[in-house]
Amino acid sequence: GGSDAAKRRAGEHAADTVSDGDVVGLGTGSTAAHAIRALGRAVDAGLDVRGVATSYAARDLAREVGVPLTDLAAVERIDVAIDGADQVSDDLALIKGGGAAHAREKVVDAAADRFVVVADPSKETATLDRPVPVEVLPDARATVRRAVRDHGGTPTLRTAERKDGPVVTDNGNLVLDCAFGPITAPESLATDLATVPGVVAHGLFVGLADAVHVGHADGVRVRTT
Ligand code: DER
Repeated sequence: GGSDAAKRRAGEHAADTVSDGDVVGLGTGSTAAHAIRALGRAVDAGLDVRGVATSYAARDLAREVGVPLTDLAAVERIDVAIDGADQVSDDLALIKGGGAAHAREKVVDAAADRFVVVADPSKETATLDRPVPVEVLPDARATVRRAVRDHGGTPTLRTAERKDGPVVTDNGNLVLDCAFGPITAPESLATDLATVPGVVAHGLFVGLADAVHVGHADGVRVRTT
């Protein structure tokens, strides 16, 4: 991915928009991690926030840097969610799931009053065209694979780096990375994928992001729909 300085600028800029007393959705990935670290420093300086983590990784980092944690069932609302993305299109449709955390990310990001994406310029594209991560029930992987092919996709079971066999998500499921080429109608593909039996979550986030903070060498550009 892009430069860490750009990711850090984006993450810190988004963390700056958090207000005292906010409940904050804590996203997953290296860019959202910068926002979590910035929130840890803000808590040290007296900011009162509670975080709702989207993964073991986000939870462990929040604990490490001192962001108090709560969970979705314990709060009335999420004021703002800050999360990364693998791709951001011109109209702020996203592909997420590079970290295989997109099932919980989507729950938290969609529940938030304000969903802020943090990214470096390498994530920006006119049209989404990366593979779409699809979290599937393990026993459904063959039937989902066939359904993805029927929708013109090429599914690949995501294998782990330091574990033999497939990646297993925080929810105990598997991930198919589904290549569709340029996705000109993300909304309809999202609906197609969501209705396949055995699909737990897919990585198309359409109409959810309220803003994206893009870090650059000399600052942050905020894009809204
Ligand atoms: O898994 C996700 O959706 C993450 O947000 C991730 O894909 C973005 O990761 P990065 O900020 O490390 O590029």
